[in-house]
Amino acid sequence: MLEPEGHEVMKTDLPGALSLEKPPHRRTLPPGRAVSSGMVAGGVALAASEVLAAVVPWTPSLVASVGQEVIDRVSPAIEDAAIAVFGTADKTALVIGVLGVSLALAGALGALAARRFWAAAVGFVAFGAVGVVAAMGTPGASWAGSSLTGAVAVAAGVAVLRRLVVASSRPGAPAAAPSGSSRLGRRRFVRLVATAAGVVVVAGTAGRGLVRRLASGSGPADVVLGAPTASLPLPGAATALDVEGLSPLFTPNRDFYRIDTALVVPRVELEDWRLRVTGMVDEPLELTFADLLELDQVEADITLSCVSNEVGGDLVGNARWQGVELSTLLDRAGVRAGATQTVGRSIDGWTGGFPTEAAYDGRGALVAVGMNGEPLPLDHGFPARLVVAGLYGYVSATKWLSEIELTTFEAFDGYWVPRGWSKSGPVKTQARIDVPRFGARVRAGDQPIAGVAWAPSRGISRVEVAVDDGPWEQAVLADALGVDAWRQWSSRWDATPGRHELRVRATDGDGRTQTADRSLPRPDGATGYHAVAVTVLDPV
Ligand SMILES: Nc1nc2c(c(=O)[nH]1)N[C@H]1C(S)=C(S)[C@@H](COP(=O)(O)O)O[C@H]1N2
Ligand SMILES: [Mo]
Repeated sequence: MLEPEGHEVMKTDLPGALSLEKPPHRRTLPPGRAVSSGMVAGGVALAASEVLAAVVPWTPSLVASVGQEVIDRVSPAIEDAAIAVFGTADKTALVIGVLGVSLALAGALGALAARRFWAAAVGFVAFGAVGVVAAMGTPGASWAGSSLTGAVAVAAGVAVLRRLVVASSRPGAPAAAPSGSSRLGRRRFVRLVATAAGVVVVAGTAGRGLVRRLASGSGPADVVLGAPTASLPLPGAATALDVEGLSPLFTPNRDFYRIDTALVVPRVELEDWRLRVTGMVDEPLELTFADLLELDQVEADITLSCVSNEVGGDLVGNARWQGVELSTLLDRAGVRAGATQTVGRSIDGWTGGFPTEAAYDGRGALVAVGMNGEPLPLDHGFPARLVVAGLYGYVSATKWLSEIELTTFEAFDGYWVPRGWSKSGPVKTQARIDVPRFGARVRAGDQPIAGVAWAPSRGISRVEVAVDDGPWEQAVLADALGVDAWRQWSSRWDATPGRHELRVRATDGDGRTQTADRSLPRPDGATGYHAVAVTVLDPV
């Protein structure tokens, strides 16, 4: 006959019993309950810190801080997958990863709590400490804010863990009430866990959303741009081609690719923002945003592309940038002889460096405050960023700009250089087929082939298309906005039923045709011809 639980309690009450053997009832919590208690407690801890971070502006998000730490530390190891990691969607994946690992660890602590509550509590404190240390590493973090968030998270987590473990423990367990009265029925436990999990998800999500919306700092809405006084290079009265599916001349801001290492967009109060010009200059400058806006503004159509863009990829966009010419700022500061490298530094510490010459050789090079007629969006570097035609973003296009430092190439390497990317990053001539799309099924007969080609700072002089092993045929070029911007092109094709491969190649303004050799983005940009395979349907 099975003994009722009450008898066991009686037995363990015998003197000496506890010290002599591990009584069976010390396996107090079923493992499933212990683990889920830990996970819920961990979830509550994270959600509490998210909500705090949302409501109190000077407290950081621990999840984001740990994620940022992962980005900053792990990125060199990820190497060729860098882009896969920093794409916008993959930032979400990273956050989910951080949450998953955190909850798994919290589950393990839950299992520990069933046996030694204090050890699990220490685990939670250690956990919080990791978050606090990560938060301290993020720009603008304060000890006070980081510690407060960590403390709140730990306190909330431990409190919930205690409640769940104690309430679930069988009588006689170390943390349990003396009788069976506080024992939680399976149903009630499940309900408690479900409720807590629901609260965690809602609070955490709301917290994260709030962090974004309430985050202290100015935004594009606080800025009114004046009219630019000049267009650089000469205004392009470009007429866009009318082909469905073709990239527009100007990529709308909301569609413009976003690449950066920032998990949370760095924000500043406009009044606090300063742009410094430092290093090898006669007279260091320090400008407020108002100072910057008072300088002559120009507008320039410049195609920006990412070194990680694959042939045919979409990490490229064209915009009409508005801002102050870089040379204007450098001249004011007075560049000293030998300052071969100009480094842009972001308020989050990111850096990119390029030849100082680029500010003076006639290409578009500016500190931009506007993008396609709007103040610079937060994602694209508000309140100001560098844009330099003909150089990949990783060496030139510093967003959330705080400092321009004049130095040498020997003295300094930008963020991506020690991570295996080339020190200099001139943009390689590329053409992309937008229409038809890869894998498209099109009707036989007259079909458009169209796309964009770019060789910023050199311009595009010719685009050719080939079908299968056929000859290269010249495409029609649309008007050029200017040498720094991409150029639309189109061609007609008498499509015959079956599978076909379409290829494209561009020739830049210097008469150099892009190379057919295929190479990967690392270390200085992908090469090769873009090709798309399409199926032409039999006429019915
Ligand atoms: N502060 C900061 N600026 C940055 C980066 C970054 O990680 N941090 N990434 C650079 C890279 S690699 C590219 S390709 C461009 C992309 O600019 P976009 O996001 O506006 O398209 O920003 C550049 N500027
Ligand atoms: Mo990039």
